[in-house]
Amino acid sequence: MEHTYFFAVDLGATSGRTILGCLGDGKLELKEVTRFPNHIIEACGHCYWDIYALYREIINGLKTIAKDNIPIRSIGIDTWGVDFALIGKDGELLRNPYCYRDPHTVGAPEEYFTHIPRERVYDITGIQIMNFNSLFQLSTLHRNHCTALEAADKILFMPDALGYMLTGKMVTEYTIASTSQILNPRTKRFEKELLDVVGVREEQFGRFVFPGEQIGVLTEEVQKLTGLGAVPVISVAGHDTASAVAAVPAQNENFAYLSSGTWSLMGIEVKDAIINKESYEQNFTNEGGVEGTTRFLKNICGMWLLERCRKEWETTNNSYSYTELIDAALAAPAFRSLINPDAPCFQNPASMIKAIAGYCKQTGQPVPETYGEITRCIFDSLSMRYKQIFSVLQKIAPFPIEKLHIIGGGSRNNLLSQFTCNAVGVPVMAGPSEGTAIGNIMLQAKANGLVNDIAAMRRLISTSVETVSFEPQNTTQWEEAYHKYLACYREDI
Ligand code: LFR
Repeated sequence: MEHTYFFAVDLGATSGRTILGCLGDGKLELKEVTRFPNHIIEACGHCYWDIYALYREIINGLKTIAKDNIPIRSIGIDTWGVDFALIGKDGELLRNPYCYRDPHTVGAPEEYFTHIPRERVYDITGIQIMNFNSLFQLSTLHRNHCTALEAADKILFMPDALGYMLTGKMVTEYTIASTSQILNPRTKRFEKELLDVVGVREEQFGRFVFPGEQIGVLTEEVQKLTGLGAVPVISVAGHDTASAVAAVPAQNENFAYLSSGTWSLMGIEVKDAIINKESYEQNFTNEGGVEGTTRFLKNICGMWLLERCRKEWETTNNSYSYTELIDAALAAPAFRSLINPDAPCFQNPASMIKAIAGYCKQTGQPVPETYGEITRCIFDSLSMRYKQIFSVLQKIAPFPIEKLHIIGGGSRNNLLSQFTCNAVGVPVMAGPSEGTAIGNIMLQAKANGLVNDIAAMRRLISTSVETVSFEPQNTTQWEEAYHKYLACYREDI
């Protein structure tokens, strides 16, 4: 079989990468082309993303490929969810996009519910209520008479905005749009009732597309900048989590997944959205997946906790590698201090180390002091939170969950995978760590007619990537610790 090359741009909230995928002989091989940080820029009282810096990084990646004369068939972009760029009538970006961690949306859902009740918003969208969802970002901007929103002709979600910068064509891709809390998963259309409240019209979004459609080809400007020709840009599953879930190397359908990066997204794949009293009360989400599937899942604060602590340690000249942190966590005492990773105090604190200390003090637990103790506290607590959410999934899932697949950067952490396995009590398979990029590339391969469907994609992925399997150990000890976790579990700190 001839080798075919694809270029994936995979942008996370803390770092981004460009990756070359090579498909041939029934196998997929990946090569990281570039990796770069994605910074939250705090300025003038707000938190922004630097979309121009991200664009430049994409150009740099493409330039490298052009220099090496690699004939890429297409390009796909995936990013984190909910955030968007505003585009003026003249096609210009009106300002850098706000970052979803900007505290300006705190309290926004409650204000929105004075127009349309909470239950109705959930019933229409099936999306978990989180203050940073695009709907609440838009309502905040609308309420504050944001000049950029008032002047905006178009609203483009992050992957679509970058796709626009590369091709000059504006689309709204389904999976990323599903994170907005404006889309109805039954009709797969934006809901006018929800948009009216924020003064936005459906025509303000780009042409609606599903994963696999072509957005356009590189503009002449980008061709000149990179040295490439008119390469097509494919609309993949623009939401990183949707791309990651598409790459789960599952052999059958009875699995749950944990996409582990800055966030931990735990859920199942189902055909139709699950919107009922229980899903509402548990605040579970129904995001759009590939081939008409629904990602029924819950956001859990993931590696964000440790990423933030690492940054703080760095400022005091103590930089620890992940290996050092994992070794120190293993050596630290187990279950000494347990936190709820999703407590509001961890969303965007000035100091994560102090936020963890504050939670422990308020719940009468010893304060973790050393980097090993802090890392242990994070790993133990994440595993407990995973168990909590996994139990809800087991109750709601329309099938028996036989296995948990951990994908994403966090799947490289064998200690956390074993802890997670002990906590949830079912076998765990960890890998691929580059799930998002793999999903991105395989969707391009599908768009180019090289694989037929998601089942074939997953089969090919499972023969191409390395995975590590875990069996539950010491489950009684973990059950006991879970009671301690529940006793210290708080949602109001
Ligand atoms: C993960 C992710 C989550 C989304 C969060 C914010 O990278 O895309 O799925 O809820 O980021 O956009």
